[in-house]
Amino acid sequence: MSGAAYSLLLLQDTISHQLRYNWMTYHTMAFILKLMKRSPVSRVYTLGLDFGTQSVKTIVLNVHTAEVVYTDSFEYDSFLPQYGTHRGVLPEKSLEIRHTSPFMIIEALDMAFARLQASGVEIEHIKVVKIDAMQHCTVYADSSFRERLSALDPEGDLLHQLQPCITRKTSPIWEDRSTIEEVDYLTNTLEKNGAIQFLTGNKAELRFPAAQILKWARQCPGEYSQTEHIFLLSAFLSSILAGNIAPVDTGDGWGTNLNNVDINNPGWSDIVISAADRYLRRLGLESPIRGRLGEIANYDTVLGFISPYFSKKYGICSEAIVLAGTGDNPATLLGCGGHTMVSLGSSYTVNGVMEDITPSSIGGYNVFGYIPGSAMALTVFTNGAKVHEYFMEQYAQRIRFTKEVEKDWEAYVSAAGEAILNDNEKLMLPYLLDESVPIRPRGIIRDGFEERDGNFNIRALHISQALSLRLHSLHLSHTDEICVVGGAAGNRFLRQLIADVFEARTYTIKHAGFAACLGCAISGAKVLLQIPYEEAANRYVQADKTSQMGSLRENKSAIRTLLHRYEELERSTTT
Ligand code: XUL
Repeated sequence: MSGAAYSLLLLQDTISHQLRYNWMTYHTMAFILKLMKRSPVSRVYTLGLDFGTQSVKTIVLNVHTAEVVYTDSFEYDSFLPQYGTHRGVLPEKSLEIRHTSPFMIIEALDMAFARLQASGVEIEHIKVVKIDAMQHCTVYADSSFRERLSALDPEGDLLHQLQPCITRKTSPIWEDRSTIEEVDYLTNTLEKNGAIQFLTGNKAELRFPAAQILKWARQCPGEYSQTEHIFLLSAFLSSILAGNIAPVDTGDGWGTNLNNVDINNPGWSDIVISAADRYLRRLGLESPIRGRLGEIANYDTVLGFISPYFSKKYGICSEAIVLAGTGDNPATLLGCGGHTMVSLGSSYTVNGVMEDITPSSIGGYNVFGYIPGSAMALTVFTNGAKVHEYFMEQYAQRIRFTKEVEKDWEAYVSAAGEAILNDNEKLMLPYLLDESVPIRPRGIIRDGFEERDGNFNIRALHISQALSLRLHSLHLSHTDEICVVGGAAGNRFLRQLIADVFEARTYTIKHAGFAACLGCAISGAKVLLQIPYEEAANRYVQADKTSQMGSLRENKSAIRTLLHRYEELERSTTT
């Protein structure tokens, strides 16, 4: 059977599958069949777009050759300087308030397509588009939004056509911490209903939309009442792409504190929404949240064809389909192959599939939806690579690093010593800043050694961080393969330690900096070819073969002892 015929057969399956979700009509899917028939087999592309906190990243994937044919990224601060953001965030006196501009993001959507068009990529071969966005960010629109979407004029731009319907002029993002009052209300009022974490998968979080929406309604009741649609950023952008009101998927919808935890029947939690509406009524507001949130759908639900605005203006195929958008964390997990992933940035995160959906009773991790029928857990350790940077500065004189940055880091990692471990390794609690996992106040605690000894400190930091990653990931279902990404993924010693503590094969991937949008492009390929997610991940995620590492047998017994010692050390300190 030819590749094209095979794709067509698979697409027939897609039709019946998608019809179950009612988002696409039979008519629409029949168009896709025609579309695939017309496409030369080697030229079917999918497009993934990632709207992060600081930048937009774009990737185009050739579905048949598995080649990434285009990557692009641009930062809001330098490419849209008129908004005056710093690292994507609007200036604000209060440290607790962290907002972005929805107008800037709307402009950025046009800009991403304009850059793609200007790049010379054969944009007409793009057959599926999907976006992901920073989680928890919300955008608010009035009742004219739907009509404006259906009437977008390609002669104009998105900003001028959509600006008038945005009811909240700034959008709170995941860094916002200004909702203590609302989080307390949700936590206390839902205690008797089995606690919010069991109703929604997560304890009431300052950054999640439930608290953010209530706070805004309290402070700006007039604008709130004029709002007809409250979107997660991913659903807002997907609505523009599809030219119609889009649902949020479980990947992003589970980061709201308003969702239910029935992964097979995505929806909102009646109990939580009623509690939120009671809060509004007490403020004298008779405009309930219920009804303003739209719907929650499965991961990768097909929304329909791309809006004519994008086909006419940028030349994207008019029959390209749009998938429901998602959060950056689920997209990154798929873009890294679906295996547990450790991201070693200034904070460290561990992100992996959670088969048995178990919310953390102490809030040690967040639970979000993932591919249909699955959930994932995300843990964020505040003290990640920042502590290495601090040690690098502190001990540079004593260990005499060179001036060249790369060589400095090589010397720094060598100062940590050999990969072989023993039971008596020095350990530390490396809390340069207040730590979130476990919750502890700042302060570095050294177990039986002094601050002045650079080599001991550097080695203890590496080992202790790896032990902590392991101890706080016991809820994950599969940790035998771990994809390691982020700036510190180049640190071989740390990667070896991660392989040892998890007894796992670790690897890095090509295009690691684009993992989230790659995850979106892979979803596109999965839907077109109707192959299982695992197969799509194996096909399109390219492990960097030179980076693969396994655990060292020699370290097995020492690791057991060290995990125990580290756990005791952590327990000896309290919140
Ligand atoms: C997850 C979270 C962050 C953002 C970053 O809960 O707040 O990872 O998604 O964009």
